[in-house]
Amino acid sequence: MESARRSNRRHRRGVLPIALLALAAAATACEVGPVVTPPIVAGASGAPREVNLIAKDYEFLPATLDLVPGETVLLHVINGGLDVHEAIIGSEAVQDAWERAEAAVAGAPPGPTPVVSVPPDVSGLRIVVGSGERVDVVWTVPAGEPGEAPPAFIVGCHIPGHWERGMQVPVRWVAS
Ligand SMILES: [Cu+2]
Repeated sequence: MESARRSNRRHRRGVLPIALLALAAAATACEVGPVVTPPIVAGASGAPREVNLIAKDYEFLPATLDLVPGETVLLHVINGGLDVHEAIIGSEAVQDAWERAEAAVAGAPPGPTPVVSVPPDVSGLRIVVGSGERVDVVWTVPAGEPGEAPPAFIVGCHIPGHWERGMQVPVRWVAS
């Protein structure tokens, strides 16, 4: 009986420090708080800011593309889907132009992807990425008129049917 009590005490002694450690760990976690997005430091031509854009079947991640007007970015466009995707970055007029141009070749017979183009003033930035591939592009974001942000930009995929299925996210203009 006596020996059982002693061993029980010994057991408790072992548990207490672990409980204290757990409490200390929990307190530390509380101090850190939730993870917040770090402030953006605008990229420069000599030191582009790295930006990841992930295409899936059929959405883009993240849900908004944060850009600083006039900065230079190194865009990594990653296609994690099974289908080929593209990221077209530009205004509504740019999106409309590509949607029309690509719809015109929808259902083309099997073979090489048909060449599609739009007038230069509505061409925007187009990055086509095959399944499982990554394409890196250095791009200087439009600065807009002095004192005002550039017009609303969208990232869209216009491979027929993809835009409707959700492959469109807005650009959010942010301050550096
Ligand atoms: Cu797509």
